[in-house]
Amino acid sequence: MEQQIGRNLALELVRVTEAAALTAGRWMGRGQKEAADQAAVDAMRMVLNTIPMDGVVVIGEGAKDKAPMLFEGEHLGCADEPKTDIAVDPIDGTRLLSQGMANSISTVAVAERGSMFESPYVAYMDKIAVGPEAADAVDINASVETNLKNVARALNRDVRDLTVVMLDRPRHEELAQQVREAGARIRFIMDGDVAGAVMAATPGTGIDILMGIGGAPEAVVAACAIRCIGGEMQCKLWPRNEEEWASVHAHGVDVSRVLTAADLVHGDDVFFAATGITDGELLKGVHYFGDGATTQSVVMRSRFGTTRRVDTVHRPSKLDAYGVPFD
Ligand code: VTB
Repeated sequence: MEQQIGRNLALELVRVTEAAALTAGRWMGRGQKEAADQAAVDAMRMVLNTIPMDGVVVIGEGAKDKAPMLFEGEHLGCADEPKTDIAVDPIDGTRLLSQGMANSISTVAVAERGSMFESPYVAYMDKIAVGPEAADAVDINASVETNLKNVARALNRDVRDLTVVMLDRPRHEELAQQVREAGARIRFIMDGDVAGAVMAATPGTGIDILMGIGGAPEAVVAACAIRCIGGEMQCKLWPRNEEEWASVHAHGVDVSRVLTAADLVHGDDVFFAATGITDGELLKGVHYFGDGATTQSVVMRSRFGTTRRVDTVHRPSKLDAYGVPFD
């Protein structure tokens, strides 16, 4: 039984995203994206290396020659087992943070080695994501109207009662028009469709479905959360230019393939943690006070479907003594 229950790695991963949020949060509204990202990356890497596992970064800050840390292929952790894949987004919404806007979060996900989908040739995916009640109601190949009608039926609502979240981008002009014609409402976000997908899959956020095109790495991170929550996500690779189309043809990539959450991250034990950096619908952001700070996180595991919210009070005077990153 002990082996079956095993460690909930997510309860350890939350310290990773808390540390990233605490250090990145200092840069809220200061207009310095690079400094904020570096702070989050440094803190995340330090704490990840204290976790007993042999993790390999699959979704990270980029290729080794472009990212000094948290690069794809980097090994993190302080033990030989379990061997895991790691997906990190130290700040999903760096622009949101640097411009002092809502909903920037720090995220990390871990799953068995070799379980996370990699998209070396295509940077974006067309996505649809919903919570458990509507998990069987979506089909990314169906029309926007059909999807909204089916999700409304699954949620026992009218289409006009649905709220769709999507990135505020020119490429979504036609999508937004179709949502409006179907009668649903829209929550535009400037950035951060990981939080967008998690909001769509989490009851009580006021968001019912994520639609639209966003980063492929972010799709994998979001899929880890969706696997834990029990919602569904369907994605299709979306080549954005001639160069990516050439790669797709040269490598025989099937862009018609529908990738479900289980395709984006398979295996039976997925762990996800996220900490709010700026206040948002999903999580409160970091709040600093005289001798400390508070953070709010969500901690999930797919095997038992547990989702925890963790409100933490941090004491820098004690953290400093142990070199734990605080600000
Ligand atoms: C997407 C989205 C991310 O950046 O990658 C977006 O998935 C970039 O889209 O959450 P554009 O290239 O159209 O700006 C984020 O919003 C933040 O990294």
